[in-house]
Amino acid sequence: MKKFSSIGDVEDPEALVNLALEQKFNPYKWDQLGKNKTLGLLFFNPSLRTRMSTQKAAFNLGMNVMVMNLNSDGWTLEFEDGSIMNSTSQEHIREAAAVVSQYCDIIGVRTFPTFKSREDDYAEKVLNGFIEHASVPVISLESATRHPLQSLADMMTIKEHKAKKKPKVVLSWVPHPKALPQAVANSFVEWAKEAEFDLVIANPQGFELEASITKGVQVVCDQEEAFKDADFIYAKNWSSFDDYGKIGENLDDWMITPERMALTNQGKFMHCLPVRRNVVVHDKVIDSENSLVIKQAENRVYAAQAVLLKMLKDEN
Ligand code: SN0
Repeated sequence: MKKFSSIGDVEDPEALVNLALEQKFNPYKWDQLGKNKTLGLLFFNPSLRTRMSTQKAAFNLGMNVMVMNLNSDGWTLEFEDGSIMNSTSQEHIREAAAVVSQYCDIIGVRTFPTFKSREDDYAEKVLNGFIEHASVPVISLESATRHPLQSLADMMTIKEHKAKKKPKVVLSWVPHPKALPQAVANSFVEWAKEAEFDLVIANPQGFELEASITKGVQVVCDQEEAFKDADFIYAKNWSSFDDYGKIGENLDDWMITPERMALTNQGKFMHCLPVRRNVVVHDKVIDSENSLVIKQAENRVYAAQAVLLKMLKDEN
């Protein structure tokens, strides 16, 4: 695997989920494979789970890790070809990616959307800049439009907890005070489609995700209707795609409450974290026995480990 930026880079997603679950049951099987290999993690944005779980995955494989907060500690990067760099940007992605490739055998990049231009965000200028100009494999640690490591961990978690072959899985939009990326939701839909769940997306009008991603998936604007008989509720806020970056107003009743969960088939609650308690989800739901959020976070280690393993072995 030369890059892991979306499900499109994965030849057999189900096999990758199974490989990740195998890592969970036997985490040190490959602890010599990464000897003298270095993983470089480059962060343009904050991270807790991704930063720690990906390092832990690398340690389980015997790798060394270097972590760099590019926004605060690095030079300001330029991504446009041909630009005259007489203003704020100090180093071109062409050199930066090539240089990091001298030190690292695999590079991970975290970059959020800027919300300045939908076109630029969906063109994935930062992540694709690294993919294009690095000479080593690149992993998305969440990019402007996708978060595939999160989705891989989520697919593991659903597989572990589902009671039927084709569970009803609802991706529900939830309120949030800030403009958040569509990345987690986009990836979740792509992976859930592949897993052939009974997938329903619930979002307020005006918060539809990009049409090519949700193609073939039932989208409803009535959260209560969607929750009926659901086995899994995956809560996530995203800002508007159509009115790009706009946040929802007067939509507080989309919060996940015990009353809403009571409509489900004893549904499990999922969220990628970090989560704003009592805005996104009521304390009673996230603290209930049906909450899988910590298990999802645990699985992030093995999701990253499966991807690193494939890259170290140079497998597809
Ligand atoms: C990010 C997002 O994509 O929604 C990362 C999730 C893995 N979440 C946030 O930025 C939350 C920030 C906040 O203010 O609550």
